[in-house]
Amino acid sequence: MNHLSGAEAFVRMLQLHGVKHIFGLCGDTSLPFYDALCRLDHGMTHVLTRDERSAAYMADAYTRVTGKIGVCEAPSGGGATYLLPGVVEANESSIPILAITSDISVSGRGRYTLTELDQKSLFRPLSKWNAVLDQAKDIPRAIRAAFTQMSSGRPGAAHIGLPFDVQEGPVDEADLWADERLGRYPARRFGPDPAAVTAAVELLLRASHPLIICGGGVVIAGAEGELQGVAEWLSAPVASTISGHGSIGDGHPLAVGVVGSNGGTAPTRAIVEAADLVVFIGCRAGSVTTERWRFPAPGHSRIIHIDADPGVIGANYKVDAPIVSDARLALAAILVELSTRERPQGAREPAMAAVAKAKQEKFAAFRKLAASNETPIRPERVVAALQSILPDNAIIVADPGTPCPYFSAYYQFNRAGRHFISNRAHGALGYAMSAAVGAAIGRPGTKVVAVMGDGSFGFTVGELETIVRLRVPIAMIVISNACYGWIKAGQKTRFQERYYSVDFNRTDHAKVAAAFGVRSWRVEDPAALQGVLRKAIEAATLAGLGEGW
Ligand SMILES: Cc1ncc(C[n+]2csc(CCOP(=O)(O)OP(=O)(O)O)c2C)c(N)n1
Repeated sequence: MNHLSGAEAFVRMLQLHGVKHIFGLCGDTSLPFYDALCRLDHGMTHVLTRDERSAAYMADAYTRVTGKIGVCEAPSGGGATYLLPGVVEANESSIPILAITSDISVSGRGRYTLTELDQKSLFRPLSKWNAVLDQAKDIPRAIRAAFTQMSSGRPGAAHIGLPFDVQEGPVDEADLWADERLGRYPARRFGPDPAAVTAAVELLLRASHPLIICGGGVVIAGAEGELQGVAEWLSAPVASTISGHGSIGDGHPLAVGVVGSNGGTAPTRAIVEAADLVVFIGCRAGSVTTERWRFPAPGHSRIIHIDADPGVIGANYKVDAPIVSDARLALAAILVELSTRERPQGAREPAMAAVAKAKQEKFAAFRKLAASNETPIRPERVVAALQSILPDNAIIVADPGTPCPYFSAYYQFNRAGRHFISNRAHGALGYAMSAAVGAAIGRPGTKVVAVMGDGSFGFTVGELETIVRLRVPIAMIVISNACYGWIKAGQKTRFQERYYSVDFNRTDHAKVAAAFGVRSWRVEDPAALQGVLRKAIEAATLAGLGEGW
């Protein structure tokens, strides 16, 4: 019997699942794992970050753009606790990332060992599956289980805790095997009940104003083509949540854009109000998308709900036709059944005209503001300037605060697929910079732009060093207003302008970036904005990733 150490076996098992990048930060309890990474020839690149939160956010966006499972790692104690925000964000957004934490030795448990912490309990409610290992021989099985769980059913995050002595224990080489297909998601799809498909099709054919609302599940399942087929057959408008942006290209005549309280507008809400049938696909119908369950109004429209997670269906609306299934397989089955039916005549034009009218109203208001020479520069102007510069395949990552709602509402992503990333499960500030790094590493050669508020920038600024060290080609925009603006806006509109503890000092972010070695500009004149953004995007492209990416 040939034996490897636990740490070596762990590295080999990651390799066997097709892992190419690991985002993380070192610690005492991780030393055997790092040594195995150093010694073995495995083809994986370790991306050293300056904060474990960033490592998890990088893995999250990497996973979103590659369709592969992203991996992040952190040491015991403080490192493990810092990893949590990214793990829960990914898990709640159905983005499968693997979080690895090293841990104190099994033999040190219960002895006030430095960094001791109940990692199993800590990660359990924040992940789909987790384990802290007790012996080295469990490593291959645990990694296989983690990859199976992450990439099957509703995708989600997994966590494995790896105690120091487990990293040093023996593993039989014969136990090292894997199904590499589990390194991508969704790996093992399941299809719909044919009777449920027929019931949904009957409802679709009877509806006069069907509307499809897509959550993140459509892009996760790679169902964009099937979605377009169903929408075109029915002449049904297609709206999306923020996470579902990219389910259909924004230029499509049936594409409504984002609906809800963070990116929705009055004209797009009118489309929801007019629907007599709403089809939620890969969508939790949560508080933001439905403006606290008011649009669609309960009881006003019939509901078809398609989701890989049976628990989502019926949680918020009485559902007339539930379909538990992978989104792509469900839509494909619906399309097959529709094509055996007679297509309603003349339905296409009114639906397209309603969408065109809604978009025209929305963009008429937008264009006026985007052309404004007001200072401070209006966010609409930033959106319009970027829109005029970036190619269709660019990726924009937007933080909460000002960036997310404005880019969700107004930036037009003409191609279907993952081009917009925002952390909508928890909306923690300080996500975009690191997520942009993960996206740039996952999709090299693509222009990637992070848009942050100055509050968010403060959470994440240390990662500028990583970006410079690794020459990560991203452009970063900080919208600087010296306050937690989104909350201040809430105090303005709902609490009679009683501003309380929302303002902070103005920082020269361009100088901060320059100190890290990032080329930077400060723009106050609206007329100068477009030219500066163009220079920044060129500079980012020239940065180029270093060797070996
Ligand atoms: C980690 C975290 N803490 C608090 C919040 C609550 N919150 C939501 S938006 C916001 C203000 C954002 O400020 P900034 O990043 O400067 O953007 P702005 O709204 O000014 O555009 C805050 C504090 C949050 N989303 N995340």
